[in-house]
Amino acid sequence: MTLRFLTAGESHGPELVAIVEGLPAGLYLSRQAIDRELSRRQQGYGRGRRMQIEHDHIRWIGGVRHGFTLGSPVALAIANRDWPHWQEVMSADPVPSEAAGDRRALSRALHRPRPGHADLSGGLKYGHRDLRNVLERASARETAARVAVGAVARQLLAHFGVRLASLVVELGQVAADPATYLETSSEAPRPIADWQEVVEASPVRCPDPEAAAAMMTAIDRAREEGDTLGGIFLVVVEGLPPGLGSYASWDRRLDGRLAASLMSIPAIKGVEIGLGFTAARRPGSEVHDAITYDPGERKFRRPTNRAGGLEGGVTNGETLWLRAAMKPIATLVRPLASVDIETGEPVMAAVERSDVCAVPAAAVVGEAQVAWELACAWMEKFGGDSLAEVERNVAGYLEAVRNYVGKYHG
Ligand code: EPS
Repeated sequence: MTLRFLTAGESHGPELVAIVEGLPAGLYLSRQAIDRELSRRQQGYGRGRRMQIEHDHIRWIGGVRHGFTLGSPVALAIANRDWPHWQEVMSADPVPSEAAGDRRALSRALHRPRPGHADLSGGLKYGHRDLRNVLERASARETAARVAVGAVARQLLAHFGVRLASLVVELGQVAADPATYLETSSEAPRPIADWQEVVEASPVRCPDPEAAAAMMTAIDRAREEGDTLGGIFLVVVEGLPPGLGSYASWDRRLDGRLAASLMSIPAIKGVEIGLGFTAARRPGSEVHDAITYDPGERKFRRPTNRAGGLEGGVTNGETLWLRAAMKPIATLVRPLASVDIETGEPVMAAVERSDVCAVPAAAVVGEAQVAWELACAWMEKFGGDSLAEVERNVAGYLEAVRNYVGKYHG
């Protein structure tokens, strides 16, 4: 195990916390950079009222001194500004009997599971009679903590020149013109710098302004109809060396880890790496990326990047690109049929305050999960208890990569 993290906290509890273990000592961690990521996650057209209440930022709890990691576990917290409204409902201590008696403290109990949510399966599994006990933790609120952890991972990667970005390529029935983010001739993502500014300024994180407008119209329509929308986002990573991950064992394959990491985001139902499912529909000659060598740069090159930057579960030095599909949010203002778990009677599912569409936010969470997985792979390959030690290991390896061709035969 190289790096690990754990989060805790309920959606309407006092705060979310995260502990990250295994970071090298001496890494500068900017609190502002973490807060910037949290703010990116909160944006996006289609979010509900909760995002107007929260202004997410972190408070350091441990592991950092004067801006630098100590090598001890790094712990942080994100307060829920909504907490004052939920202090009784979500009280950790038993509520005083008079408060319980006035039923206010218990009135938010949930008995009508929402299809598509964890409500029913979670209730059956843990034996909860109040499904709020499930929804509070299954809520995507928890992804705020993941984004904070991802922002830490990202700063480790950035130290070595690795850059991550994301964009929304489809939302509901609307698709962005692929030419706005993919090079047609090479089937590689366009450089991040070409589209990042437009995407960051877009309320739906879409590089195609026409499609972005249509996406927002679709969200408006869904809201009016009491419905929700899903979509597909793309995560792009530049500056990775070849050799992260391993082909040698199933659980060290980086493609598998990245897919699992993205699939762990609430509502993500599919992941594609590079061409993804399209590769299955083409002959091999139109799927694999030819290899060339640049003797001046002492670098292998690929005229195309359909593999998405990974071959055999190992990075190949090309830009990493992967897509994830998000299903529409399960809380419907016009709810589907459900069953009251108290009475067994058919009822309409519960309606909770929620978002109409959170695909732009999920893209930011996707970046965080990818950053985390890459930081793990980075530490696995380059190890080290201090940043200086990691730097030495990286430099030695990159030198060996540059000297690879002809080393033994030239
Ligand atoms: C969510 C429901 C909404 C979302 C929430 C996820 O929260 P609430 O029930 O408080 O209105 O806003 O997302 C966040 C709080 C967040 O930070 O992303 C759900 O049921 O999953």
